[in-house]
Amino acid sequence: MLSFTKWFPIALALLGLQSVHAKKPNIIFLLADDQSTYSVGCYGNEDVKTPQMDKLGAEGMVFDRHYVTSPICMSSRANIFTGMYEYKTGTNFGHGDMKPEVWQDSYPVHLRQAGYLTAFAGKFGIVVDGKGICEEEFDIWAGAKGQSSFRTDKNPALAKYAKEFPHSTLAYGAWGQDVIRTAVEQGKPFCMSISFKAPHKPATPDPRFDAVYAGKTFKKPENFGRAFADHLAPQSKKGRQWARFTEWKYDTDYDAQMRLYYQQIYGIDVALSMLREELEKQGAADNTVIIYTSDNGYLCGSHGYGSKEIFLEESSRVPLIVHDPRLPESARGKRSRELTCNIDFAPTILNLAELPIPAKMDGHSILPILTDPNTGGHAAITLFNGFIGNCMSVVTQNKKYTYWAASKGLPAFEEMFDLKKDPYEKVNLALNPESAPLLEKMRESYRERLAMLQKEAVSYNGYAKYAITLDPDATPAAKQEAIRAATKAKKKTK
Ligand SMILES: [Ca+2]
Repeated sequence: MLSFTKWFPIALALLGLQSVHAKKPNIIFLLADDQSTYSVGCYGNEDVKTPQMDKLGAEGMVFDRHYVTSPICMSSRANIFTGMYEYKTGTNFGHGDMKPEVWQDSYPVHLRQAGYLTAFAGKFGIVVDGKGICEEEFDIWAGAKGQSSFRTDKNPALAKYAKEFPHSTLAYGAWGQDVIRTAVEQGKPFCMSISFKAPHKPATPDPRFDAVYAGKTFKKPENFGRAFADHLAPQSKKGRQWARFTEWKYDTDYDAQMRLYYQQIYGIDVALSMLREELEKQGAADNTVIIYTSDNGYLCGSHGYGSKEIFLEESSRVPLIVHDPRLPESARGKRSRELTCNIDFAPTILNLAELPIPAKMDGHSILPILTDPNTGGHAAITLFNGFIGNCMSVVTQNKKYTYWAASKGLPAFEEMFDLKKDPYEKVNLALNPESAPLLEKMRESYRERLAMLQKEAVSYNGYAKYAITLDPDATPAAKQEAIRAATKAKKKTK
């Protein structure tokens, strides 16, 4: 016998009543570049002004345990488009571009095929072999290659907004308003993705907001400075994120650096208000889901680091605010501690568009969490960044374990944190003999994540070696051989 969910649509079709079926929602996906959780008021920072982000959270849901599975621009964007871990997208700096067969299962491709008007603006962040930055893959395009520009007039698709909005952040807002108008005129559901350049370096805030933080000083995070780095992997102090603590003057000029950073984010907050005003004006606000997040977090002096890439909370955990106006009043203004991550966006967007989710996607739709904040997250996720390549983490409900392979002349090193008791990662439990049983458990979880990588990593772009180099049980000789083979394969393909 047919179930209700199967026969009901058939009955409607027979009666010619398909139109009673609710209209598919519009989707706005907003992505900041390098925005940390502590840059947003509703994440507990009383020194910043983010009224629109806070309002979006008050009307929707704020996610407190949302991670970027690869905390770096290029790979994170590949994760977002495809719903897959980096070792399956095969895409990152130092590795290579995306294959077209990977891109063809991305959310923009599926939504366009399903009749959505698709639009993209800002830093595209990846290149697809044979398609470049995919200008032809969207109905409306204002994307840009490479790092994109803060100057509106540098992007031909934005040039008409340059006089009124010479800084690109608000130009994206104006462009988005036009996309909303166009989609409403055409009577099509739309999926609009805006990838802001802000607050990425070089810090270039819109001068129209110079007064917002003039003279302001900021409270430093409680793990600020190198006194909080002794327990962390020596490998992590060899990368550029260590040098950037002093190079970017977090040690000597903290307030001035943070003023620039937060002023850029303030611009995004204003752009968000422009989009929401236009949705109201066009009568589309009640049927438009807004997702706000960042491609990676940012270390502004925590533990004595600057920028991103590594898996500490400030770098790998990012803001996520979702507003679905179709949900009842009881679902508003909630927070969730369910474990979510950037590979969840593609499945979530497909779910919103009522499309099937390809089995190869690693992420889950987060829509069930929107109605019940206490269930529906992952039991565990992997953090992996091929740009640094010598470490991998597993994050579970309350714990994080990171394995740093022997590299740069340093022996293997383990980090383990209880994120519930120690959200600032000040105590490395892997160094604590009393935590040995927990360490064994987390090592086991790590091996499970590694087994997934070993089974599913793409064979190209230098990803095969990680099955061995990130295996704590592999011999140094086997690791050397894996690296040699990867270098040889890379030379061959050049
Ligand atoms: Ca970034």
